[in-house]
Amino acid sequence: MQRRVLLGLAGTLPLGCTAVAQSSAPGLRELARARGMSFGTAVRSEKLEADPILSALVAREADLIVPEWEGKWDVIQPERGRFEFEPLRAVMRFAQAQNQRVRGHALLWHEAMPRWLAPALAEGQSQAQQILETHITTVLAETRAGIRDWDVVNEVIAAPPGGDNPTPGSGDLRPTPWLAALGPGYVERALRIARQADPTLRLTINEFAVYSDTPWAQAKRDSLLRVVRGLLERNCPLDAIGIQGHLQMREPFRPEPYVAFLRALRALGLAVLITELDVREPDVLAPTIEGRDAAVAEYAGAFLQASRDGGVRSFLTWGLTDRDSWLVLEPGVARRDGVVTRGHPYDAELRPKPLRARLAQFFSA
Ligand code: 9MR
Repeated sequence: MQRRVLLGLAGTLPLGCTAVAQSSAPGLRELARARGMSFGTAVRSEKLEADPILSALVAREADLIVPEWEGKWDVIQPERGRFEFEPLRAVMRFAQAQNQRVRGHALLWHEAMPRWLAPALAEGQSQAQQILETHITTVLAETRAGIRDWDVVNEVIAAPPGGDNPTPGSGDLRPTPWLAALGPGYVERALRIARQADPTLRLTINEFAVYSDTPWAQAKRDSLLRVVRGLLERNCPLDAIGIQGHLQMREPFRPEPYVAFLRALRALGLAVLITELDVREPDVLAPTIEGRDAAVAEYAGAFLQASRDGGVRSFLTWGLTDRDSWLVLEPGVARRDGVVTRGHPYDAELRPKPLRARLAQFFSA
């Protein structure tokens, strides 16, 4: 199937993309697998369906895919008790046809909540508990055959003061409608429900902004470790930590504190994976595209290397291309100067960039 897609499209691929798709050089999935690692990316089902060039690239490059929105509450349970699985099934069908694995994302998050959810949670603890349980058990019954790893909870750690998005005064857990409704035991509750619903599923806690060499990233690493240690002390089921890896080049990076953190997680018996790698360029850009791309590849390369030194074997980017990325589309994240940020392996025209070459080199070493 993968071969047929690629051959069928070869004549229509743009320059650069054609080179990669037609070349007999191995894709990232093949390179990574040969070294006992995995490479993957986030996808959106409607983009895969609408864009055969993109879907050929995803088929060639990724061993793992994660739905960018199809697994979130606002898609899956738009109204209370009405479950909508078709978008997620589309991703699962694509993966099956390409012999790819799918990660699930996310069973509990404070964003992408359907409008009914926060008011319903606020109505009382027992109702909130029931809503959480129904959602997780219904979703896991649906995905059991095709998804063996889910982000059970996403972004639950409070942002310490001084970061981009401070939420002071809330302890280790971010103040959310979930915390308000269920109290600090809600993370454990979600993990236990998931374990019971699908006993061999890999249960992952996914977190962002824990990589840089800043006091507030260190404070967040410490919070996450405290939360994880507390869970494990109470024998709460937990298998893996997802480090999102939305890198920001304006932040200093030094491998030592980050690697120490990964090793501390590994010492607790947990797997660690990079789940959402992409790169935000600094406010002041290098004067040429070549200079910018080289800087992105270098910054990401240091992060990749440190992650591997810390025991990471699975690496997913949050999309393959700069086109349609949240880095470009999301107000407050998109650059104020209007420049399209070049933080993905392929540019907006699906041409491979130095970051793609850096990934290939990384997976070959
Ligand atoms: O990239 C995603 C964007 O398209 C969605 O609008 C948004 C809300 O559902 O979520 C974005 O993905 C986020 C991911 O789910 C969790 N980590 C941060 C990602 C970027 O915001």
